[in-house]
Amino acid sequence: MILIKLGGSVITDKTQYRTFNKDVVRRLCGEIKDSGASAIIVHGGGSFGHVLAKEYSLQNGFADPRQIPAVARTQYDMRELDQMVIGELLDADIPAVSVPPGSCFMMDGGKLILDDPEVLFSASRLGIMPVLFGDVVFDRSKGFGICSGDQIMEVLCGLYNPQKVVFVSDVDGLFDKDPKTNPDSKLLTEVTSELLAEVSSDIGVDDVTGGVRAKMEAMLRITSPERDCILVNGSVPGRLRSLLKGERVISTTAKGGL
Ligand code: ATP
Ligand code: IP8
Repeated sequence: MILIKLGGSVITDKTQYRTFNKDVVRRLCGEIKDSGASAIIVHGGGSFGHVLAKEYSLQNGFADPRQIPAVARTQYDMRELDQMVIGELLDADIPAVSVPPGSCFMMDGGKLILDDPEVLFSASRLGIMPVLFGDVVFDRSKGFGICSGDQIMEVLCGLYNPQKVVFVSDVDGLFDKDPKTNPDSKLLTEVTSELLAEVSSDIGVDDVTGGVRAKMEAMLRITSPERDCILVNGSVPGRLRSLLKGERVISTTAKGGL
């Protein structure tokens, strides 16, 4: 089984509140289907999650009653995004159901608690793909918080023990500095925790879950000698399909743990 995260940078335009990249998602769902891989999908929030979350500091938990409408609105926006992703999966002939973390799970001090995976396993057993996503999740100690899709990926790795884990974003992988603002940046085809310490990763757009650095840290925690964990560009047609079929593609592989 392959665990795939469709990042908010590729499924939305992170610079424009609530802008869905429908054509890209449609193509990526087709590539997943074509590859024949048995997959579970998590997706990020992009501009459906991070814009309001940042404006109202939702990642820091309850501090002010004025945050409450933004909690409800962000959950609503994330469910709309999720329904659009699920719609594209269904159109690609992948039977998928939504498992919204904010309605199914809790956090405690920012840590996702997924004690009972019965819903997930029941869907998988029937050949139905459970789709999870970054969300506003109630938190036992902070009232609420933001659970990132990357955190969910780590928890699902523990549950499903996938043979490969793929993070899809809108750049070719991890660079020594942001490739969008530095034309001279260099792609790192393999990343260790030592190399990551030297990478520059300024967060240029709204992102309350730590950007590409937090993602790489999660990837280093997930990877093992038996399991590759790879960051790949979903904006380039065909690249995800090739990777899922086991071909070598331009990408970054996490190596050696954190
Ligand atoms: P989301 O968290 O919304 O799901 P995502 O998983 O797609 O998003 P981001 O956290 O947005 O991923 O990380 C990808 C972005 O990180 C790229 O769009 C890129 O511009 C930016 N970035 C900053 N520094 C770097 C770097 N050193 N290497 C690669 N990308 C970088
Ligand atoms: O985009 C964040 O999830 P991520 C979700 O995977 C929200 O980091 C609601 C901001």
